[in-house]
Amino acid sequence: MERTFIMIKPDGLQRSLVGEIIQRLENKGFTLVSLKLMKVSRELAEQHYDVHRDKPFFGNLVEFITSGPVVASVWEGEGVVAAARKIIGTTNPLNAEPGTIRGDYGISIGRNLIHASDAVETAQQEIKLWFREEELVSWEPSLKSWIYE
Ligand code: IDP
Ligand code: MG
Repeated sequence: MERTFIMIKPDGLQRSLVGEIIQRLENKGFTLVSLKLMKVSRELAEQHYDVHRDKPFFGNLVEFITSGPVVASVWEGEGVVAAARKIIGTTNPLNAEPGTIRGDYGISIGRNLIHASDAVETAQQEIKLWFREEELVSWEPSLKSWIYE
């Protein structure tokens, strides 16, 4: 089973959208494997966004992610990496499709509410960066046979 890393950014918490965002992923049928509220250190933020280190928005991005609490989570399911990106919508919320999280709740690219891993390999790296092995809980949802054929 595939796993992905999802983080609700400080704007998602300030906008009281934590429940709504988690609800959408649960409704789809994906399984929550870990969940924690945390204040992100500068070191972790810089490591997480390392690929964007040379971009002009890097400073603001790190500043923003470390500004308030985030909700970090790991989700499991068939094709969850790509599917979660679809549920979330494109990076710029103004262009994101209605029905997606960013499309329904966001306007600015720097306030797009949520992060999701962009590939299976990135997901593995991000899960390792944000969670200790013992924080990941494997469990069998009893609804599984009603979600998967
Ligand atoms: P993603 O979150 O959809 O994967 P990335 O391109 O990986 O998008 O960018 C990481 C984050 O950096 C975005 O979610 C957004 O918050 C911020 N970002 C990306 N591009 C810009 C920009 O052009 N201006 C300001 N912030 C940006
Ligand atoms: Mg990205």
